[in-house]
Amino acid sequence: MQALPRQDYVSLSLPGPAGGGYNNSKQWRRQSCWRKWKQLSSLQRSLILFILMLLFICGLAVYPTVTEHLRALCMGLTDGEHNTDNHSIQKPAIPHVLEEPVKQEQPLLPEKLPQRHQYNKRGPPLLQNHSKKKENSSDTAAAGKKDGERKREEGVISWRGSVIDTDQTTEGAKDAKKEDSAKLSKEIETSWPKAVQEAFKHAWKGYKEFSWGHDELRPVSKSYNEWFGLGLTLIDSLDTMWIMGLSEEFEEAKAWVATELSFNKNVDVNLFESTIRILGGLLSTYHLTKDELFLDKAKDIGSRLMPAFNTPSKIPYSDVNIGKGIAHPPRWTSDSTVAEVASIQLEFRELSRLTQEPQYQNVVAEVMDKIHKLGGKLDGLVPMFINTNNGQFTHQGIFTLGARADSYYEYLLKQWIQGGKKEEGLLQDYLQAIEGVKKNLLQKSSPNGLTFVGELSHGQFSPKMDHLVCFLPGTLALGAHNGLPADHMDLAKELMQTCYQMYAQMETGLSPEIVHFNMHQGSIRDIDVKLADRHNLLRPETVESLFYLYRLTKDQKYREWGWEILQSFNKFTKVSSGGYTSINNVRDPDYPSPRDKMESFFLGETLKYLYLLFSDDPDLISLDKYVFNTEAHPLPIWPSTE
Ligand code: DMJ
Repeated sequence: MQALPRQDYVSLSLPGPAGGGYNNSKQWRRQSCWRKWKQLSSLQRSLILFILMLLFICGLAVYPTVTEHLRALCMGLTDGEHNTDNHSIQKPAIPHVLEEPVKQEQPLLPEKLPQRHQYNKRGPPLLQNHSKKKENSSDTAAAGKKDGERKREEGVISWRGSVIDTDQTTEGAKDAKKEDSAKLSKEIETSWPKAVQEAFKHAWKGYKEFSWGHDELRPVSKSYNEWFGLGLTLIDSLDTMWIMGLSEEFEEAKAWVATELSFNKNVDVNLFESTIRILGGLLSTYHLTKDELFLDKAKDIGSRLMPAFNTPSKIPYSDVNIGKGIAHPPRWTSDSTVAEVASIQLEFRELSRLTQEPQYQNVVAEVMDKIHKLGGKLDGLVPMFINTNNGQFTHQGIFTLGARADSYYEYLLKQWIQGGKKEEGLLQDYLQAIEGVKKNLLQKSSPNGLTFVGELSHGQFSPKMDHLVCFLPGTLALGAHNGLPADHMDLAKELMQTCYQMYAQMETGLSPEIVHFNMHQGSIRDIDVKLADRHNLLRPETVESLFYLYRLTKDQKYREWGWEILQSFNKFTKVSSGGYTSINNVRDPDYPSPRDKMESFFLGETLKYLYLLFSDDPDLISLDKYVFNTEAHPLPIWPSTE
C-alpha cells in the first residue's frame, strides 16, 4: 500500500480589514482594543479588571479537575507500560467486559455503614469537600441518627469526602456504639463471609473455564498466562478453598495435583515466588488436610529448589531450573534482592521439621546468619540488594519497607514466632528494625496527619509509600500480641488508618500501587498518586493487616473497611464471564482500564484474608497456633516440646 504524504498542518489565509494578511489584521485589532480601553471611565476599567481577576482565581481553583481529566485521557497509553511484577505486560483492555456496576446483593444497607463508601461523592478534591459540607448541613435524616453514628461522621473529612476517625466519642455515644457494633457483628457473621465465598467462586469459575492447570487467568481475553507452567493459581488457592469449606472445588483441584502436577519440567522458576506460593501452599494444605499427597509434592519441589543455594556466598540465586537442577542469577546482575533471600525461611524450616532432613533448614539459616552479621545497615534497616558472589549488600544507602525489602522484616518476626520465640537474634533484629523505621522512615502527612512509612535514599527522605508496605500494620499487631512493646500496636493502628485511606480516597475505592504523601503545611490533600502508579494488582496487604487488627482488637471498623474494599473489587475488577482483573487506573471509575490478569495471590491471599476477617471463629486458623507465610499460607507454630 502506498503511504499518503504526511500533512502536519493546515494553512489558512484570513483577510484583514483592509485586505491585509494575518499580521496586519492582528495589529489592527490590538490598536482598536487599546482605543476602546482608553475611552472607558476608570470605574469601568476597575470593574473589568476585577472580573478578570475573579475569573483567574476560579480558573486556578478548578485546575486540579482539568488536569485530572487530561491525565485520565492519557492513562490507557502510559499505565499499560508499567509493570512491577516482572510478568509479561498486558495491553489495557476494553472496559465493557467488567460487570455492570449494578448494586450487588448487599446484606447490609449502605446507610448502616459509616458514610465512607459512596461512589457518587467521589470527584475532584475541592468539589468533594464542598459537597460533603453541604450534605451535612441539609441532611435532615442525619439529625435522627444515633449519637455514636453521628460522632463518627464528625471525624476529619478528607478531600475525597471520606471520614478519618477522630476518637472524641462521649460515654453515652460509646454505649450506643457498642449496641450498634453487636448488631453489625451478627449481620457480618451471617452474610459477609458468604459474599467472599461468592467472590472466590466467581474467580474460580473464570480460572476453571479459561485457564485450568495454567498459572494465571487472563479474564478479559478468556485465556491464560504462563509464568512457571506449574498451575500457580490452583496451588495458591488450595488452602483458601479448604478454609472456606468449598469442598467440591477443593476436590477437583486436588485431583489435578494428584494426576497432572509434575515438577520434572525443564523450566526456570523464581526461588522466592515458587517457595512462598508453591512450597508454602502445599505445606499448609498438608497441615490442614493431613493428606500425604501434598507433603510428597512439597518435598519434591523443595528438593528441586535446593541448587539455588550453590553459590560462592551461600546467598541463593534468584532462579532455578527445576528440571535440570541448575540455578542462576538474572541475566543482568549477580545480585539477589534481600526480600527474596530472606523470605523463604518459614517454608524451608517447616520442610525440614516434617521430613527430618536438616539440609533445608540449614541453607536458609545460613542466609539469615550472614545478613545478621552484615555491615551496611541503618538502625536495623537493610539495603534492597545482596550479591550472590561476595555476600555483601549492594546499592547501599537506600532503605524502604516496600518492594525488595518488605518481607525480610516480616520473616524476622514470624520465624521467631514459628520457632517458639526462642531465637533471640531474630527478635533483636526485628526490634531494632522497627526502631529504625520509627527513627528514619516515619512521617506525618498534611493536612490530616496520616502516619506513613516513607523511603530514604542516601540521607534524602522521600514521602513515597508502596501498597506493599501495608503488610506492616498487621505484622506490628502480631508482634504486640506476642508480647512485644505496646506502642507497636499503637503504630499498627495509625498505619492501618493510612492504608485504609489509600483506598478510601481513590475514586474507585481501590488503592494504587504507590502513593506519595504531602508534607508541606497548607496542602489540600494528604495523598497524591503519580500517573504511572495508578494501577491496582488485587494485592492483599491492606486486607491482610485488617484481618490481624480485627482479630487482635475486635474493633468492628476494620471489618467495615474490609467490606468496603470487597465491594470496590466487585464493582471495578469483576469480569462478567468469570474472574477478577487487575486495573490500570484507580482514579477513573468510568474507565478503570482492565489489565487482563488475575494474580494468583488474589485467591491465595486477598480473598482468604477477607474471609478470615469476616469469620468470627477465632479457632479458624488461630494466631496462637499458626503463622502465615508471606503468601497467606498458614504453617504451624512449633510445639514448645520440640
Ligand atoms: C505476594 O506474592 C506476597 O504477599 C509477597 O510477599 C508480596 N507480593 C505479593 C502480594 O502483593
